[in-house]
Amino acid sequence: MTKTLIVVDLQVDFCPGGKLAVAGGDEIVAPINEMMADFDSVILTQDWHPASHTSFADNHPGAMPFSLTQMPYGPQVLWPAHCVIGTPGAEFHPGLDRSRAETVIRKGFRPTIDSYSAFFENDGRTPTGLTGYLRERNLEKLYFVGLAHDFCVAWSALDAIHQGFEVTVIEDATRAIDLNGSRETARIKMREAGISLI
Ligand code: VGL
Ligand code: ZN
Repeated sequence: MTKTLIVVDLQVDFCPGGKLAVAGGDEIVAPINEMMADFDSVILTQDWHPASHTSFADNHPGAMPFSLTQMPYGPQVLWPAHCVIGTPGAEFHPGLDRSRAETVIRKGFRPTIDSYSAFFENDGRTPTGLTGYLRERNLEKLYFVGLAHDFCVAWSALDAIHQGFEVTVIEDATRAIDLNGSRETARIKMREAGISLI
């Protein structure tokens, strides 16, 4: 079976110096570039928010970044503004090899709904189209790397396995935000769901 590498959100704002920097985020760029040779297909995802996005603490007067709020679709962490459409922070890390990318899935562009997963937005229902893309191309064996381990990588991997794909997360090629133990919680959920963590 062909192997597909899905590189999640390896963007300037998630790397050191960025607006929502993940510690060590830039360390995984070179290893990911190297491992691309081992895959038949490479897909990139890109967090892509309008400045008015409701996941930004700035858009909730008085709210602190990293606090929790309630959205119509459930609890939502309020983040520092990041990956704003058209800004340098929304670009891929300049060192990331994009030459193999067969498609780029953008997510989080609807102002009132966040999207951690590359498959469904945070309401769990609004599709990005990635499932159909993969199915139509017969890409069933998925490997996830990128940022952040405990948010966009984990949510993507969980949606993928729930839809019947074969899912592996290459943990050395991820880095976590680790908000209130979220890294360990994500690992437990992924293991319980049958995802291979290697
Ligand atoms: C992410 C928080 C907000 C991620 C994206 O890529 O993990 N985390 N937006
Ligand atoms: Zn985001």
